[in-house]
Amino acid sequence: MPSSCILLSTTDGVAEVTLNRPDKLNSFTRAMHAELRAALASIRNDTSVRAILLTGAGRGFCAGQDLDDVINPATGKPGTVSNTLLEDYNPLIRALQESLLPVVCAVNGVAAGAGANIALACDVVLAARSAVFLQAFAKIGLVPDAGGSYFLPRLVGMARAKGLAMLADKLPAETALQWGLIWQVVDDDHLMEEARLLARRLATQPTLALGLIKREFHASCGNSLADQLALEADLQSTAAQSHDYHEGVAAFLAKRKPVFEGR
Ligand code: LHQ
Repeated sequence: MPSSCILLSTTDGVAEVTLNRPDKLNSFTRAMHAELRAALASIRNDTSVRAILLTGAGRGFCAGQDLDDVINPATGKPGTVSNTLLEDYNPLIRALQESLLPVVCAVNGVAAGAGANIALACDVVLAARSAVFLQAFAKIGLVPDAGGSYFLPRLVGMARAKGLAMLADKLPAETALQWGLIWQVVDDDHLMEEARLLARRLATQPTLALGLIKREFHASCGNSLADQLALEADLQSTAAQSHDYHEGVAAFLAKRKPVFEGR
């Protein structure tokens, strides 16, 4: 793909998407959002892709919104924020959550502002031991966006969510792991190797079921037990019609490894 802010490559069923503005810690301009949207659209159209891996180039993962890009050249002051939230960040967060593919995030360095919350919108988050998570918004007089106010209380509870958002201190990767914000911490030198192994492993799993697992869990927090049980029955009926369910059972009974095709 001929773009500079976003790199995209596909290997072994994994689409690796790299935020690529390392000089600015991969902070988002509107142009970068447009490139990322195009990359995600091309992944959606590529039936060979069965997992997505998101990471950042250089020493940071993503510093959120590029604060130079918010300045209105006519006034020299920050312009309105609603356009980029409604047209860029909100669709991005929904695309990550609603993707039928598992999305792995390799947080290779600082994840700040919307950058932290983009990571939290992914399904399995690995972080380099040196990485930090920073709800930077209050430092510049803003409130969490890009799903932060949704994900944080659900992942770490209200007390920690409020502390993170109001104090806007850097949260080291190890603490993020202890608090249940992320899946795994990996030594810096091994982050990409581990993240690629994990994404490749996910790409060999029953993709349709993994997509339905996302739907089950995303609905869970807003549902009553009765509604969730009904949803489970519904999604299980769909999963049970898949090739991979039949293959999984056949492989188990034959005492062999299943070969899932993602359908
Ligand atoms: C940056 C940025 C950046 C531009 C580092 N922008 N250049 C949505 C909608 C609309 C409006 C507003 O916001 C949002 C959502 C948001 O994301 S709001 C939150 C925006 N992000 C921040 O407030 C974080 C700002 N960055 C930082 O606090 C620090 O850079 C962190 C803590 C991330 C990293 O600190 P350091 O490791 O010390 O790196 P650095 O500050 O030296 O940054 C390296 C370069 O990257 C530097 O450029 P330079 O040309 O001086 O080398 C920074 O200016 C640039 N950079 N973040 N968000």
